[in-house]
Amino acid sequence: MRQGWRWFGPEAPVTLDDVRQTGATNIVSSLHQVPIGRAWTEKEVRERQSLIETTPADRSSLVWSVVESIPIPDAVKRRGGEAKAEIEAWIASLEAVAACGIPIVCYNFMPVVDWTRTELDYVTPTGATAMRFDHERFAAFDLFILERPDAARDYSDADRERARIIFEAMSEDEIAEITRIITSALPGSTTEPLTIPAFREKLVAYSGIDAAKLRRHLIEFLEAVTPAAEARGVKLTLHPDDPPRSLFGLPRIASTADDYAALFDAVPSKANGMCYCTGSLGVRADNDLPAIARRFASRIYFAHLRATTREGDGRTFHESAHLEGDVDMVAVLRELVAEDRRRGDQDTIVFRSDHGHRMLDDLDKTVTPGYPAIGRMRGLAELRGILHALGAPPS
Ligand code: DNO
Repeated sequence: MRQGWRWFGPEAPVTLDDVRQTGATNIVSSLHQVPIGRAWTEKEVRERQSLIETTPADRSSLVWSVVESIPIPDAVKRRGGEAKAEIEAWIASLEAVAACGIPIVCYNFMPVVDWTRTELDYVTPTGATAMRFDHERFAAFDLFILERPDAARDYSDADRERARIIFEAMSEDEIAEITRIITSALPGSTTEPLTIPAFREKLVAYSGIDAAKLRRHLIEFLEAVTPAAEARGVKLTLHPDDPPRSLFGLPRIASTADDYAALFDAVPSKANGMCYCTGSLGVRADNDLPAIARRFASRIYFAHLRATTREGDGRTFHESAHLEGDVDMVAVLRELVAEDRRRGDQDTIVFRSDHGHRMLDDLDKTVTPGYPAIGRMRGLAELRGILHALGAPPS
């Protein structure tokens, strides 16, 4: 397996020289500065690639092997009027990436909001902080801040009552804070930051789009883009929904093994692959992570490895240290290593230690939420340890 590291570009607090010290060798990055929907040019991709791959004297080299992500605009997910032009722009970005020899592209198909949390700095018993999704706080936002029409239908009486109590106890600052966390698009998101009115408008634009329709739109998208990817030797990897269930009454269709099976059956091209994310899929107790890895092994080109702990009835969760929480990481890595061995030296899986606790010096620094250096490096070191013990030291 190849050790990846998500790098947010030249302005990010974690530099490429920092990445070298973690032992990671493969960079996962995107042109975050390009507005969603605008086609990337080969020149832009090459400039970024040269920043990553020009190695200072006596330093170890890095290679940009995964683009995470080329964002898919909402018009494509809704199949709105601009969908065709947006898909053409997406293919143009893909071609620019392919021309630079970057072999893996990650994307997702979550409507309106990408990954979602309600707290960024939940204090864990070690004193490090973690990200958390609190179902009742989320319901308080949905029902009483966003005031989504029909939201009440999605919650039980008991949920609504607890959400009301939570909302009534919130200060103005807390309301502003949860609004910012949910609407401002967390780092790496492929959706636009929203104001509350814009959020409401986006939701209205999705009325009438249920899971079956959204799945059809994703299949149409894949039918349009996989020939270009396959012809250029690029693998596309669909990131799971995070969390893997409907939010804001919107459909989500990359949450379970059956969701992925439907997509692979409909579009069998080998370019149609999976970003196997244990942190996202693992939130559902009915997702058997090693079984999913085994079932789709040959389609897993990229992996995000982290753990979550479900709280209470399981709808609330927080991000645990990488080897803790609800995932059997050793069992997962056994499956991924077995697949790597089947592949030989060709196209081994790129993984990154996904997210990490904010700890030690990072508690006093400006960090990219979810992506501090030290917590991620702790995770990477632990994962590397497992790989060594399995007799498969990563490259
Ligand atoms: C969050 C990430 C997401 C992910 C995209 C993939 O930490 O996993 O931003 O990159 O959803 O397209």
